[in-house]
Amino acid sequence: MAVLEKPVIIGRSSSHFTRIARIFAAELRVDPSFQVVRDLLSTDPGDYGGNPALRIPVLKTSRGVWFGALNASREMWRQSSPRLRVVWPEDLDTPLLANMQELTLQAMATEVTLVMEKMAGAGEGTTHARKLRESLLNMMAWLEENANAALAALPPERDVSYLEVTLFCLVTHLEFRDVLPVQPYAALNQFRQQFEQRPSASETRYRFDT
Ligand SMILES: N[C@@H](CCC(=O)N[C@@H](CS)C(=O)NCC(=O)O)C(=O)O
Repeated sequence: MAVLEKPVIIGRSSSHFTRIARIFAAELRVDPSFQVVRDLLSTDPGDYGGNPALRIPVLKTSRGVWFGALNASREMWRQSSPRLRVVWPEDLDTPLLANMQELTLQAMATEVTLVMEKMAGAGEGTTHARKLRESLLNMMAWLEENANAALAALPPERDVSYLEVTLFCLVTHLEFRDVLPVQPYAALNQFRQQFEQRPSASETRYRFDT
């Protein structure tokens, strides 16, 4: 395998899972190259860095190819020096924190399906799409109710947590893709405004790749 001088993130600037990896890269000062996947309806794994799931992000490094945002973020962290104090999902050992992470990721996944249904032309008229929206609203209500307590329960000595990065990517993406207004969710909105102050957030704003 050719030795890569620097890691490559394969994804899209409009994708919330891609933004997780991009925020970690910025926090860790890794400076990867960025390769855009032009057509998210492509069925060629080659367009997704070889990911058989046909999903982004994918990270390419000299050690190999890493599928998914968590793998990508963690590998960049392993390669970084000095290593930041990151709270990873497996460190969340209370129901409050573990469920907060689970529902954040599930809400992101549910949103992906809603957006992809729209992109593919099916809209939100099906009974399944209606169930997905109901599920998304339920999860958002739970996240709103528990956000303040969960964020306060994170270890104070951290630099950043996967939970905060994913929650930020979710909340900002719901508005960016016009899936749900976030204004009515006061606690989540306040968290968004605070996290947005980080350079890693302002450097990775969502936009549609041209
Ligand atoms: N488990 C993956 C999920 C990645 C994912 O769903 N990415 C979306 C873009 S934000 C995607 O590739 N969607 C294409 C599709 O649903 O066909 C991760 O954590 O990275």
